[in-house]
Amino acid sequence: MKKVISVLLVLVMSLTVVGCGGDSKKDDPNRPLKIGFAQIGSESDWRVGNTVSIREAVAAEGWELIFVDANQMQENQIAALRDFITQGVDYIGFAPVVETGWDAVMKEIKDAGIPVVMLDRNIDMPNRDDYYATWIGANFVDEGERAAKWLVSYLEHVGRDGENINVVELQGTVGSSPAIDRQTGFNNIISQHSNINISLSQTGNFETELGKTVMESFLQQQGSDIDVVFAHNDGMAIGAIQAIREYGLNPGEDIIIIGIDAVKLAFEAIIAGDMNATIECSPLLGPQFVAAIKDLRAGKTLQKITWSNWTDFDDLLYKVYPDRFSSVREFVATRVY
Ligand code: GZL
Repeated sequence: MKKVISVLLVLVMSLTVVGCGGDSKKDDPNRPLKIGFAQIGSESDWRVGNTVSIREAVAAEGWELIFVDANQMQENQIAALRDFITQGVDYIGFAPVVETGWDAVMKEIKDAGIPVVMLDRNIDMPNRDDYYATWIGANFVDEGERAAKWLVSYLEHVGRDGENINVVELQGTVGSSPAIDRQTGFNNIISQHSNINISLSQTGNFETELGKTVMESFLQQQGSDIDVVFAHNDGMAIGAIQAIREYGLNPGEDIIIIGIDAVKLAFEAIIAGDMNATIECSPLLGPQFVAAIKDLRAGKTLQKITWSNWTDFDDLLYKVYPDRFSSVREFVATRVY
């Protein structure tokens, strides 16, 4: 009988020890959190700015950040997400490089009971809302529509609205939310204008060098018959500018250049006359990422969509209305990415 009691006592003590150590540590509202973030890569100035924003916001809370740069490879992001589960992080953030292929790992994260805050790009899977607390990002369809609306207004302003306009398109990463939705948005508007058509469209993967290579191919095919470049990000627009100049044409003059992201390089190209417009899409999502985690920690339920904050500074018509943007240099100086 004595042996049974002593075994029971040991069992109770061990449970108590585990209980007080585990529960009180986990529930301490002041305990620094451990955050896992699987970033797409560093493919553009936008992404670099996004990473800085996330690192700064998490550091400001005194939390631990396990940050993985996946070099734009989905398998690297999936491996990182699985490692976060193994490490027992408190929250997971990630920007999925493409929309599909996440079903299994999202189920594993859900089974592990780790809340997910999606950032920037989204996933496409059955009942996806059940697998993350919120998605924070921009309205990419709206960005594509704004790019096309700017083009229509620019053509009217320079008296070319009656011409047939040949557009070539530099797509972002195939299968990514911004590439899919920006293309949709742009086509939503130009489909209302029978004189504006996209003749060539190919991915430059959001990269400057690849954007230049694809533009070189477009120029070999159509040369001066190209009127407009619509690039899904400014990085590829910069690559297209380089290709156009090397081909012997004047970017911003012979060929209208439109980008998206509103990074510093784009403003500088617009000021130089090499580019005509860029559309805002803020990468500064770090503060909203941290705010979402703090709300979750406080037990709040979040809306499934959290639109990113951005400045609606109109489309930059610097070349058309120089008086309107005489202070563009000062404006550029305020940009942090
Ligand atoms: C958009 C973001 C895109 C940017 C690119 O929110 O996902 O990825 O437009 C970046 O510059 O590479």
